[in-house]
Amino acid sequence: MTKADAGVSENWWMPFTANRQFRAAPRLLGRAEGMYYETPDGRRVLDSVAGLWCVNLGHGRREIADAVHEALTTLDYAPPFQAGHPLAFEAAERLAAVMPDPLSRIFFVNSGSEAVDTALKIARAYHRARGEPERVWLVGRERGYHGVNFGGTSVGGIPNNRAAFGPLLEHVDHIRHTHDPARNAFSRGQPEHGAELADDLLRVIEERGGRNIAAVIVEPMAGSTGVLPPPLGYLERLRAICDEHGILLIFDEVITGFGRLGAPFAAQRFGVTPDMITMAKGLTNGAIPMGAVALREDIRDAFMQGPPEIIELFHGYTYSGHPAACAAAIAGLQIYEREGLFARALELEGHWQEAVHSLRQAPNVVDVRDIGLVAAVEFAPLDGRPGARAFDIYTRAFEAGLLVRQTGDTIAMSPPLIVSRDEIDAIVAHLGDAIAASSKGLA
Ligand code: PXG
Repeated sequence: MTKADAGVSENWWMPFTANRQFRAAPRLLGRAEGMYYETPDGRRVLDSVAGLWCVNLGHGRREIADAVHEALTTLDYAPPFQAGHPLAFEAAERLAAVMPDPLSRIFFVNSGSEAVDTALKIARAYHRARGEPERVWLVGRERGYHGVNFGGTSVGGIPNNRAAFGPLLEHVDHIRHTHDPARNAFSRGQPEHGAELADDLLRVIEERGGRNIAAVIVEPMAGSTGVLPPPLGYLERLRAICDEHGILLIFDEVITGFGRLGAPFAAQRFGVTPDMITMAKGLTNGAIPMGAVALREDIRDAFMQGPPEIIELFHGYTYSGHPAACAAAIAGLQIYEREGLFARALELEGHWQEAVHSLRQAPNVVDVRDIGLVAAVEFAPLDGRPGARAFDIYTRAFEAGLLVRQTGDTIAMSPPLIVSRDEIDAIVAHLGDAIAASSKGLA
């Protein structure tokens, strides 16, 4: 074992990782503070992705750690079925306060994947409770990522994430994605073209019957498949079509929630209110696993029928509303509010946009897109080796002290919301260097 891979055992099967390649050249992280990671051998790495789109408040928030410690030494665990504890009610109340009206009812889970599967099940059960049991179809979108559980994998629109797993959920369909570089390359903020792509939902309605569809789930801005801000007017149109046909609209805000786009949620940024919002990541600043579904009051009310001793929804997890997670969420929400971090992405958007679009001239760049404090730089793929160019840039950037995220031939960035203007400039400078070095190295 060399120093670099000290401690890299075979026992951990790493998720979404090229395990054999990783072991040949491990990238290890040892500590984190503010905008930086530090490797075990003491190199600083500027974090331009908030870990994995989750550490929105920056690393090492003492207040969150202290709140978690306090929670665990007071009440390590409390069963959430037929019992409760004060932190869960408080976390739900504080979370409801930052949701768009009227999404004030909160169901706690432990991840984005669980939030998605929970929302899909609630959608079907809601229609059934209201006497429309035939509404079972679930509609996702191509290039959508909704986690990795069976429901989310089924409505997701990433072929590689589905291919190995045999038959997925029945009664699922997909609408077209909105990525259209021919018309929208180098857009700043929301692209101009593509509102009419929402009408693809009419095709599915025609085919499946509007009365048979329970819900449509989309990321208001697709994150994992390369940062795809919604075309102007697109979400409004999707909302209108869903309304017309009694279909629930679910926004998967696992990435766009918690200030990423300059408002608490993308729903508020875009002025389009869905019927449910799924979230995770920034809810606890990534410090403790937690997710949630926020839903319209009257959706939950539809379940509150029959004798009061009946359990209204046969769904939930052992760790729904775990005390440590609730403590982290409460502390996190207090920091977002106190430091004005829900608005910060909007304040920095102009500087961020100028900085990232300066990479337009860099070698092999075919698109730059941004919104809020997110951006993506897309590259022309190497012949016959899709993803190889961006992966090379990713590894070079890491070696030079910058963490970015690679997906396909796209490099995505979504820094903690505490990022300074100088750090934005440093992120872009480092990435520019990695792109230049890669274009020479791979040529
Ligand atoms: N929905 C969306 C929109 C997500 O982005 C999930 C659901 C699932 O969340 P969990 O907590 O179950 O992982 C996500 C997660 C990437 C990347 O680099 C993105 C995610 C996870 C890992 C990597 O694009 N998003």
